[in-house]
Amino acid sequence: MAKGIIGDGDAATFNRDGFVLIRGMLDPEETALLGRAAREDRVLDEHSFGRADGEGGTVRLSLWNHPTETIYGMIARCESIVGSMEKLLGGEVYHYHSKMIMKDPLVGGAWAWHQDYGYWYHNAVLFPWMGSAYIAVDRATRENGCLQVIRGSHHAGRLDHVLTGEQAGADNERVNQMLKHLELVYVEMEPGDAIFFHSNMLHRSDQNKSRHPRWSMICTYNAARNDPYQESQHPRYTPLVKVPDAKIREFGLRRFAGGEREGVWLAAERDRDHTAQRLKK
Ligand SMILES: O=C(O)CCC(=O)C(=O)O
Repeated sequence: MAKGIIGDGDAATFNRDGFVLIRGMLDPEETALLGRAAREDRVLDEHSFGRADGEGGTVRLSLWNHPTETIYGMIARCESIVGSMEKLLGGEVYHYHSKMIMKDPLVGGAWAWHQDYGYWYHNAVLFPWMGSAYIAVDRATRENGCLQVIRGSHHAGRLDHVLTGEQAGADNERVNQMLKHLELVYVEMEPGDAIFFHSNMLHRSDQNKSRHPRWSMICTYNAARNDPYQESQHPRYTPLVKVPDAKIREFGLRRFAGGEREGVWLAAERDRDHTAQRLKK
C-alpha cells in the first residue's frame, strides 16, 4: 500500500529545499503494476509525442488532463499523494495534468533547466501554488538521465524562459549564477520512490545514453484557490475525488484481468502541451 501522507518534517524540507524525496511512496506491487500497465499500454504509446531537446535528441512523453478510472488515475487521486500535496500547498488541490515521461534506452532526450511555473504562468495561473509528484517507474540513475534539481531555487521566484529546442528553458545566465550559490542534486531513485517538488524549483535531466529505460509518472496539482483566470490547455478548477490507496492495486489487477477496456482513459483526450511554443527563442 502507498506510504501515507508525508509528515511535518517532510513538509518543512519541501519548504526549505523546494522538493522532498519520499522513498517507497508506492509499494513494490503497486510499482510493478504501474510499470507493466504503462509498458503494455498501446494507447499510452500511440498518444506519446516527442519534443526536441535542443541537444540533438527528443524527449518522449504522454500527457493527459483528467485522472481516469485506471491505475494511473488511482495513483493521481490516492489519499497518500493528494493528501501530501494538500499539506504542501496549504489546502485543497485539483489535478492539473499527469504525464508519463518515457526516457528510452540510448535515445531518451534531455530536459533543459526550467521551472514548471515558467510554463504554467502562461496558462493564466496567477500564483505558483502548484506542485508535482514525480514517481519513479524505473530505477533512475545518473547514467540513465535521472532528474537534477537545484536545492532552494524555488526561493528565487519565477525566472524568464526562452525556447530551447521545443522546450521552455530558464534564463541561462540566472541558472549559472544560481549554481554558484546553490547545490545541484542528482535525484537517484528506486522504482516507487516519489519526489514532490515546487513549481518554481529548477530542474533538468540528461539524455539517456544507457541501456536502461528511465520512465517516470508525474502527477501535477494546482491549489483550488488558484483557479486560472482563463481557459488554457490544462483544466481550471475541477474537484478532485480522492480514493483510498488500496484502489491502486485493485485497478492495477483489474487491468490485467481484462476488466478495463483498452483506450478507456485517453480516448477523449488528445492533449498536447503547446505552452512552450508561446515563448520567444
Ligand atoms: O523527467 C524528466 O527528466 C524531467 C521532466 C520534466 O522536467 C517535466 O516534465 O517538467
